[in-house]
Amino acid sequence: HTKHHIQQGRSTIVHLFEWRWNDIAEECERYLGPNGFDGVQISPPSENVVVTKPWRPWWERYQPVSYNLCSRSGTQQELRDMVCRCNNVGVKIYADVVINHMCMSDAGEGEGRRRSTCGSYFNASKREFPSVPFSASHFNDDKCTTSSRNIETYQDIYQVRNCRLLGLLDLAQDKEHVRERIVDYMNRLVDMGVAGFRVDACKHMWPEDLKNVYSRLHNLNTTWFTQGSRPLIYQEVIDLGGEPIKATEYSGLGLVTEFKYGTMLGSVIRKWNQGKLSDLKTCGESWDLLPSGEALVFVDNHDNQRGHGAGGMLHKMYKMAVAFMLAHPYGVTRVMSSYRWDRRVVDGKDQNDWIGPPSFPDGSTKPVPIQPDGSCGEGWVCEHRWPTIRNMVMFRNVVDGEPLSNWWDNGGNQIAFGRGNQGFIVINNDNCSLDVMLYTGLHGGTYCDVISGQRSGGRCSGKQVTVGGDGRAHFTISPSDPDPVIAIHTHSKL
Ligand code: QV4
Ligand code: CA
Repeated sequence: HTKHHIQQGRSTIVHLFEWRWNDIAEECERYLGPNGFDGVQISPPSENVVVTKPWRPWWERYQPVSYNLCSRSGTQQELRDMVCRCNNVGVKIYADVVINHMCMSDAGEGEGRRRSTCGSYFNASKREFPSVPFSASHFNDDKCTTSSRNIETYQDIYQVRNCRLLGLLDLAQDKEHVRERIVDYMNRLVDMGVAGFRVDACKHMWPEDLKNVYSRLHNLNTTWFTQGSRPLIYQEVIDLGGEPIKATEYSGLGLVTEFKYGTMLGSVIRKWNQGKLSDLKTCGESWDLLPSGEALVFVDNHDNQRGHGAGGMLHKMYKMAVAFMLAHPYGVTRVMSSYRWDRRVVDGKDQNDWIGPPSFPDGSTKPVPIQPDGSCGEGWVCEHRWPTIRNMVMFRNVVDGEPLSNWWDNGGNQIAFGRGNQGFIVINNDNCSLDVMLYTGLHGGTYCDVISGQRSGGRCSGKQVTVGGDGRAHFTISPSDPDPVIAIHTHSKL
């Protein structure tokens, strides 16, 4: 292989939730590489318990029974091939790793492929996971003080770390053997070319234990990454305030998922609590958010899109939120790519929030067919293939490194801002039309709007914007526009 330096100006991660490794490899080559995505977050690659009640829920992958690399997404060889093919086109792989716990305490005993995804033997009630190996002394039972052995309140930092999250057997990461097994698992992934990790349930592990584990990770594989490159770590810590455990306890170790961002964005776009778009002028640390360089941001994730949180936004608002997130300089951005399921909301809770990926009767996951219009079939939503999201991923690459500039708002729900002299976006979330002359900071010329279309050949397939020699341009956006957003950048200039 020729040494592939990390592609400059790639910035956005797409979470291909529950995709098979073979489909991810194809998507890297045919779509993600050419469209400038930075990387893919893959579902947990470790062997998990096979849950049949309910039938093969997506969340069975958050119940490991070993660190063998075979799962519903494919075999170890398929994983290795996918990492290689994606890296070869400049798309990094970030693995979702579940290292806080093993399976639930009442998962019983099992062996064979009907009980675990590689068929490894385990006995949950005896804490026996011989395929790692872990046994009873490697769990926190002796530390947890609650009678149920589960976390009963998030106000007690010791329970949150040393008791069971949702009844899941809690590993003792302070023990050298546990650290060594976790480090070995993560280093097998680094050595095959994985560029980093989404670390699950970090709130439930002690920062100093995580620091020890991260410090023992290998440098990235020099087939694709420059000598001495370190894995990118982003840690799942849900901190919306109100708990003693803070995201800042973890932000020195790696990035942290900034849940306040999606919550805040969701409420101003939905105009909750007198929120209005112009409030976003101060979006950033003044919103009690993590420093931009420490935050992994997203509009929705695999948990809260199932209604447990900021998710559940209307389609039009969702695209507006993603466009804002990708245009604004704050944080490292991640977009969700999901599958459809038959939501059945009763008393505000989706009874079907457990439903797993599109699959065959035997429980195996369906491939992702690409339709002639570029969308996905068989129930895969493929938000990352929606033209507005794809084009805004490119926008973010083009303006990479440029500061927020030339902010304008009408004091209500109409805003606009630029990124240096590289890009400019205008958003109308008011019920009345936007019709305004704005200074964009861009060089004079004709630019194609990348929301309603894009530049193709020598013309714009959607709206076009003429920027005068003085850098000013006239923008009109009707609230009835399918996407009441206009975005232009130097690569969409005719
Ligand atoms: C049930 C009861 C529990 C009871 C337990 C006893 O609800 O009260 O203690 O039985 O055995 C599934 C079921 C859940 C069940 C559990 C079995 O949904 O009802 O508990 O299995 O123990 C995912 C799903 C969970 C799922 C879990 C394991 O979201 O629904 O639980 O996988 O399969 C906190 C954390 C945060 C966490 C979030 C869910 O701070 O880190 O809760 N988010 C991450 C992942 C999430 C994943 C886990 C952590 C666990 O994003 O997807 O949970 O790995 O906020
Ligand atoms: Ca724990």
